[in-house]
Amino acid sequence: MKLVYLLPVACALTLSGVLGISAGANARDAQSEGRAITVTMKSLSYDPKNLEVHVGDSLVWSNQARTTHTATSDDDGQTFDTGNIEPGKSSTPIRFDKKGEFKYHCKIHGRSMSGTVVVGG
Ligand SMILES: [Cu+2]
Repeated sequence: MKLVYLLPVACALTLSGVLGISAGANARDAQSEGRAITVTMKSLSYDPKNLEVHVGDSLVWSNQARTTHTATSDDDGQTFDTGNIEPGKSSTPIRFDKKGEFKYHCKIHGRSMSGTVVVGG
């Protein structure tokens, strides 16, 4: 009688175990596919200004200018914000996990210094 009750539980446990493993493998695959791409900050511009990347890619902003810059998404930095990057420094990598078009600018110099990241499938 006990065995009858335990069987469905055992089946459920086995199933969730299998699902857990496959979900983990997918997450690892997506991560290993992600590239690291560098955007250069120049005196008052980003190079490249417009960039297409894939879901899972990471961007690093490298400041080659003589002044401090930021890369801050136009939604007041809610999507991403590198914070201040001093001359000669780079941002920590920012990973893009969602599709979409993300416009950004420099908080210090305003929207005359702007760029766009398009994240595709
Ligand atoms: Cu700037």
